[in-house]
Amino acid sequence: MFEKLKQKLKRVVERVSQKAAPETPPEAPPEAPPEAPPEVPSKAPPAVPPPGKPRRALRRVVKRIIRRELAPEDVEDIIWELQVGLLESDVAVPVADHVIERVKAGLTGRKLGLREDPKKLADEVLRQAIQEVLTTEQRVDLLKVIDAKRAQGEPAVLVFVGINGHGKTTSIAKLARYLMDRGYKPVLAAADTFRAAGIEQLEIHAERLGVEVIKQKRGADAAAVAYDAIAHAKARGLDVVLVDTAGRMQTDVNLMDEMRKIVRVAKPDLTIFVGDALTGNDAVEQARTFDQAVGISGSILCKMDADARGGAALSITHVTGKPILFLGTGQGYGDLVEFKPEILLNALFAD
Ligand SMILES: Nc1nc2c(ncn2[C@@H]2O[C@H](COP(=O)(O)OP(=O)(O)OP(=O)(O)O)[C@@H](O)[C@H]2O)c(=O)[nH]1
Ligand SMILES: [Mg+2]
Repeated sequence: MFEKLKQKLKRVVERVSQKAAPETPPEAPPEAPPEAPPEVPSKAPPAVPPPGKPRRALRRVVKRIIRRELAPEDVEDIIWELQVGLLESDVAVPVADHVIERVKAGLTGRKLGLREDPKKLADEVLRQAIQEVLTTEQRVDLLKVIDAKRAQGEPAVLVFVGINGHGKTTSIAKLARYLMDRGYKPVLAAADTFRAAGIEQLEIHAERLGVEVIKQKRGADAAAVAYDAIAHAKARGLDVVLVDTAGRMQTDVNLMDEMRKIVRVAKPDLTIFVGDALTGNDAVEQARTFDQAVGISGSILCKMDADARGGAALSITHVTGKPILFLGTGQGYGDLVEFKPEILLNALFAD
């Protein structure tokens, strides 16, 4: 997962190590010439050297070796490298700025003891900064949402939105499998009535997974399909309705209106934005636009298996203020990973 960003962060850590390396001690100061020849040459030397200049100088040198401080200009160099690395990895500007501020504050003036590993310090500071941008106040516990609805005798309704071809239908199929594996009963709603193969594609998944799909004809009212599926789930005591919708560009006014109607009618418990990690910062901007249009609860980021840059994964939470729920890591039904910041952090800081 995102090898490129990992390499860039590694380089930053190396730079911190270089900058924080202990200085070589300066030449030992010449001993002050004895003021007078020793009175009695045969006398044994004193066990403790006499107090005076040489001892003080030595103490200063030792202090400099064991307490190397990162000066602002050292940190500037490191920060520059970090900034370039983040932006080249397609990390959104406000997210890069936040990480940089945190790293700057964490490194400037930091004193390192001889036994302290500068690499460890750099790892810690970077990790902490990245953890912050991956964490939101808003949390979503999918299974808790479903359980709460089940307790009221109602199905949980999940509507999936996003751009064409970014992974909505595949993610719905994966999620159906995930829920079935945990004892929940999902039903799929084929509310992508816009694209020719939209309904058929969902039906193929449903058949493979052994799950029901509620559909109408192509061109039918997508909101009505969602409504039917919810009614079906209520009648049959099913736990979750997964509503597939047509892919749409955020600039397509009619399709964005259609999506608003689906959300109005279905009143989803969760509206999930499905983004393609490969599109980098575009996925982040799209998530923001969809959030403004219908209010998303969180995101699923697909194609993480093919994303070497990592910008979208790092940015989407901080920019939207909504958590990542799952990562898509391949085309198989099992390729869905529950998101935790540690997954990204461990991938980024693994040796
Ligand atoms: N490698 C990889 N491919 C994925 C992943 N998720 C989806 N895909 C592939 O991406 C392509 C598009 O996925 P769909 O699920 O059809 O996307 P969609 O958002 O439903 O597309 P529209 O219905 O056109 O809006 C398919 O070939 C999927 O197999 C993933 O996590 N990794
Ligand atoms: Mg689809």
